[in-house]
Amino acid sequence: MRSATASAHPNIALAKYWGKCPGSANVPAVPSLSVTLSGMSTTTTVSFDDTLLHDELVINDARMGGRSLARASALLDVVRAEANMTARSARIVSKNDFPTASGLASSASGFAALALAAVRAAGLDWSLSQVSDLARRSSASAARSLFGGFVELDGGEGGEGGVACARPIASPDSIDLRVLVCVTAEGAKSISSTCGMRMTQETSPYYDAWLVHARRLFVQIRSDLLAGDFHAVGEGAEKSALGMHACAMAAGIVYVTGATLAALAEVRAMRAEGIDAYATIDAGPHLKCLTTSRSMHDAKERLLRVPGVLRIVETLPGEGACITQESLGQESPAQGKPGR
Ligand code: 2P0
Repeated sequence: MRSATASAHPNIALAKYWGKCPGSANVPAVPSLSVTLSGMSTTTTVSFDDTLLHDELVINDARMGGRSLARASALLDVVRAEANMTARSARIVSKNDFPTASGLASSASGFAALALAAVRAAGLDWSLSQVSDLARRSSASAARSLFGGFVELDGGEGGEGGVACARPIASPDSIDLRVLVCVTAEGAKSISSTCGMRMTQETSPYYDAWLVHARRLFVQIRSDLLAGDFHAVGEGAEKSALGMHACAMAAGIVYVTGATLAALAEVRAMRAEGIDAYATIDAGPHLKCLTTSRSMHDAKERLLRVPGVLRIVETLPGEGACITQESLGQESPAQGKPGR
C-alpha cells in the first residue's frame, strides 16, 4: 500500500471568475486573483490499495458515492495513467474543519489536497504547477489553493481553452489583510458552482458584460495589490463580488440570503464610520469581510451582532498546500511521464 496525506487551505477570490470556456477542459472564462486563507483547512489521505475493488471516498466520516466519488475517481484516473498504475483502486479519507459544500470553498481546498496527496502517493515527481493544473481540471478554484499568499489563475479569452495555470504573485504578508468569514448557514448550498455558472452562462442577459467587467477588475485589483493598497483592493473585490452575483441573479441564481445582505449593509455602515471593511461573497450565503489588523476587532464585534450571522472564523493570508505524511511502502517510485 502506498499512501500520502496532504493539507490545503481554502481560498477566496478577490477578483472572481464565474463561467467557463466552451469545451470540457474546465478552464475559467476570465482570470481570477485569490488569497489563500489560513484558519480553515482540509486534510486528505490517499491510499492506493491492491485489496480494494473500487475507489472509496469518505468525507467528514461519511461514505460518499455518486457525483462526489465520480469527480474524485476522475482525478485519480489521470494520476493512475501517468504513474502506470491503472489497476489500483484507492481509499480517500478527507476532513474539513469548516462547513462542506456551502460556499466556503471546500471544493478548492478539497481538490487541492486530493491532487497533491494522490500525486505523491503515486510516487510522481511533479511540480506544484503540474499538481495545480491537475486540481484545476476537477475544480477550477482548487488550482489556486496549491499556492500560498495571493494567487492568480489564468482565464481563457472565450475560445477553446485547455490550459490554465495558477501562480503565486505576492507573499501572504504583502498587505495587511484579515478576513472575517461570517458563517450564516451550516448546511450545503442548494446550487453547485458548476451548475450555477452553467445556468448563468446560458441564460443571464448580463453574462457578456460580466466577462468584460471581470477582466478589467482583475487587472485593476492585481495592480492595486502589487502597490500594497488595501482600500483599492477592497473596493475592487466588493465590486467583483457584486458584479458576479448581479449577473447570476439575472439568471435566477440567488446565493445570498437576508443574513448575507444584513452583513453587507453592516460592512458598508462600518466603512462610512472609518472602519476598514469591504465585503466579498462567493457561491453561498456567507459573507467574507476584508479588513485590517487595526479594524479586525471592531469589525468582528459589529458583525457578530448582525441577525443571522451564526459565528465568525478569523483568517489571514496563509500558506499553500503541503504533504504532512507519506508512506510509500517498499516499491520504487512509479516512473510517470514528466507531466504536461
Ligand atoms: C472564484 N467561485 O473565483 C469563484 C467566485 C465561486 C465564486 O470558483 O465548477 O470551485 O467546481 O470548477 O471553481 C467556485 O467554483 O467551480 C468559484 P467548479 P469552482 O472563486
